[in-house]
Amino acid sequence: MTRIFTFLLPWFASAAGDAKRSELHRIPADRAESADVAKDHPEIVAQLTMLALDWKAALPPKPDPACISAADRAQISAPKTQPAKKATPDRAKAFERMDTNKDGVLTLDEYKIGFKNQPNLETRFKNVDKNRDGKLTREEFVNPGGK
Ligand SMILES: [Ca+2]
Ligand SMILES: [Ca+2]
Repeated sequence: MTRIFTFLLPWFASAAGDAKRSELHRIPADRAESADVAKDHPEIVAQLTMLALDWKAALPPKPDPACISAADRAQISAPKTQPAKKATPDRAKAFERMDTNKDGVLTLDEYKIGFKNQPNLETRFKNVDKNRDGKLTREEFVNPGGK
């Protein structure tokens, strides 16, 4: 008789595999996989566990990008790139709005009015004003972290 088995290895049981919790089903005699015969065939369980763990160890740590659809790739990479890209245009827009006399720099007054007199604005202004000339250039304002 052909010996065809299905074998379920509980991947999450332990990294080394847990043969006691593995299930073994003999398909020709039991197509519904109702009887777990793992206990009757420990040598098959051991062999298949080893093969399965070898296979698992051979898997790449990360999925090959070529195997992922473009839409999924975009979704996977989106959380990393989005916040940084989003922050800059917003601050650039805020700069335009706050630079009321359109001379390309923000004075402390423009800064205070732009932020509607929130607390600690003078301190924040000084922190952003990297070269301490009392004005914020677009560069200083948009990239407050500096280079
Ligand atoms: Ca200005
Ligand atoms: Ca400055």
